[in-house]
Amino acid sequence: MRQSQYFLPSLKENPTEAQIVSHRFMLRAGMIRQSASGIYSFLPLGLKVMQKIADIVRVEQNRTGAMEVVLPTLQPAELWQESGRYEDYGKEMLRIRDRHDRPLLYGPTAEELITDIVRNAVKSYRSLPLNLYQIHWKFRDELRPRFGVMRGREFLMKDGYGFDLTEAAARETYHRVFVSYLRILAEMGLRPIPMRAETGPIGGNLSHEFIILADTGESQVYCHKNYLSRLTPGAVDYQDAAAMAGLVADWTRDYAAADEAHKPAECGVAAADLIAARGIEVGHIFYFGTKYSAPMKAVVSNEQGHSVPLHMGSYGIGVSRLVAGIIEASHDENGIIWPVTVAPFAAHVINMKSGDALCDGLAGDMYQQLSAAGIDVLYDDRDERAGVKMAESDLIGIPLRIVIGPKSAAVAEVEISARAEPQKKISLSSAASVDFITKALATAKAISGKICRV
Ligand code: P5A
Repeated sequence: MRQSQYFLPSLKENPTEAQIVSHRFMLRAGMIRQSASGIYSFLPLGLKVMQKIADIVRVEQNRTGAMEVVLPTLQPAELWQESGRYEDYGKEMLRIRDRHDRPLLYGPTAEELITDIVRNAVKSYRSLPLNLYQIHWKFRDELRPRFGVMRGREFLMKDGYGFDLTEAAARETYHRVFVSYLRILAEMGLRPIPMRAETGPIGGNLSHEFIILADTGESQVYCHKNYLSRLTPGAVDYQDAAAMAGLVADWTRDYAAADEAHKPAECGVAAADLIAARGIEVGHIFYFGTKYSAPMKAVVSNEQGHSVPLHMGSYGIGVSRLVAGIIEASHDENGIIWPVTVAPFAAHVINMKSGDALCDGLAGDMYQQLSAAGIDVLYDDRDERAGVKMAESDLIGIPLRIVIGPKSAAVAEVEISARAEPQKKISLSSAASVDFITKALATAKAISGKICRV
């Protein structure tokens, strides 16, 4: 993509409304624009990152055997009256009436809607287990929307819903999703810490939040320092229930709790081993048994032919929140440092002197060759000062940078550096650099998920 043609409305000044680094950089890098409090448009650069995140979620969910659906954003109020949550949800729920004066709501979550589908379609235990998820917009009329897409009112969530015959089977599903969340978040370069949590309006009594540590996090969290050095699970067999249970046991052995669930007297961790920090909740999973299936009569016949309510859990990841969360975890004072797996482009070719025949020739050639090698390249071909180009490149944080200036062009070489380590540079001929960059990106992808940031 040529930057001269790309819609990247960057800002030079720090927007005054942005209190945290991710909000500031997302606005400045032209990733998002606010349209109303807590409601944002995603522009091309922001959308690319969000789609990469969604794809990582999708691939790993499909591996667990979950299936993707899309449910409507508008839901009929009757379903929520059936479960008893219509009144309970309070002012966070956006209530709407259609032209026939029928009450609708913009879904803040979808336990009722999916339960309705499953109760009508599934009659026998033979159709279980079933795990359905979507990656779709939610609306919560938050009291204090803030920090950009971190706490929005409209936001993109991956919400999954598990249906099982028994509590034991539902726990197996819970374990499988638990492990998949560790792998999904590690793939994005994050170090997730599963923490015991309160269940709030979703319900049930078994729940974990997946927290990443960041100074700007909204939650106060407590965990054993062991979590800072854990390696996320490598290749896993999701069908191996014992292995999944073992991994969950391993990951919950050490103490970790979000503020509301933290009981200092019971935590039993020596002060020197306990970390008290700020964290961002990027995922939250729940097992709530028959909380929805019983009142909504979502039943199946079991092996004995008896009608029994389904055992359910729900599983959420904040997809739009993660865009900001990753920035909080990975940046420097000049801008974002995207992990390769979620970066909007893999390489940034910068022509330091557009209009100079040699520079234009070599930079254009690099752009062509890298694109032909299947690398997603942003090519800064704009008629801008070199300093402006470099500052913007730092801001938008593409992992690899290929700089072409008059000096390097004169000897037919390009200068390659990584956004994460700008002081290390190597010069290569343009032919050798395509091979080098392809290998560097492949290596970075291969180790993501194993090397995590704190
Ligand atoms: C689980 C899936 C649920 O809604 N029902 C369906 C369950 N859980 S949750 O914890 O309330 O939300 C899941 C994740 O969504 C993100 N999130 C938000 N992101 C941006 N802005 C918000 N206002 C917001 N609220 C929730 C979080 O990452 C949360 O873990």
